[in-house]
Amino acid sequence: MTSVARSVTRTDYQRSVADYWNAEKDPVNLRLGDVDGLYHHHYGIGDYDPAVLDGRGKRRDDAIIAEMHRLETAQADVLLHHLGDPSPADRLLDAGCGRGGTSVMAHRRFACQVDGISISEQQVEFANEQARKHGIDGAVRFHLRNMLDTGFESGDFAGIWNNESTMYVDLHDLFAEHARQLRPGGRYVTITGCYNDLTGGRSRAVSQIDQHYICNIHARSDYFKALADNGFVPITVVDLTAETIPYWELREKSPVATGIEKPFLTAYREGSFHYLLIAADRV
Ligand code: GPP
Ligand code: MG
Repeated sequence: MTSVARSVTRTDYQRSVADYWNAEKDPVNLRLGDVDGLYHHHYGIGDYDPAVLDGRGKRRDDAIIAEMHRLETAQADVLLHHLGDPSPADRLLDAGCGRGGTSVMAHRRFACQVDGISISEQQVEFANEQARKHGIDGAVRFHLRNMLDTGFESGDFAGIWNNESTMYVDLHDLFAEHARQLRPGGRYVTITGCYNDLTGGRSRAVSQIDQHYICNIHARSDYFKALADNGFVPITVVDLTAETIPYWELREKSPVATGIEKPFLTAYREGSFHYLLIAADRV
């Protein structure tokens, strides 16, 4: 398995990231996905229903998990909303697709072809199996590919997104590849965690998040520089920080907490870190 992943990874760093995701089977992702077959690798937004904390035992656990899943699905809905209005004949690219939840939602919403890519063979296999289970494998396909060098034809895509996957790559390299693949006028959307230029470099909490996921969180300013340098013009920027804090508060009380909840809450509350949506057009 790892040997196949090695064919799309270029560096030791990328191989360590692929190894991490090939081995990942955390209930915080699998139990939530089991709720309705949408497996996400991103966080949630919106207020939670405090009543989910009232029950006891398994009922309480199940209610919290379903509520966390609802907030994660709400996050993907917001991302897709900013992709505009692709037609069923269009193709969309999910760069860093994880287990494929956002791609499945995109197909349901726009009825178009979706390609998802990951450097983790396990994630690609899992996501393709889900597409088969949902009966949409003719339109939603997952591939073992590197988002910095996808091999797709130039200008093939009407829309591309990264749902919390940009912190694994150099943004200039990433947006150069996205600019190549998007047709002129194509839309790019990302939801990401970025550190705050105003508070200086990475705070301790941001460094703890980097260490936990083996990623390199970028500064807020890096996104806008790299987008502008590659022919992207931002159309919408939404600070989702206040909206994601309830998710982390619920997650901290949940039976599937992983230990990374405190650094996220600290970083968001102290203002060293933002949860940001950026939508940009490729000119
Ligand atoms: C993982 O989601 C997301 C990342 C590794 C990107 C880091 C995101 C930032 C905003 C910095 P996941 O659903 O696999 O994580 P977990 O297992 O903690 O739920
Ligand atoms: Mg998760």
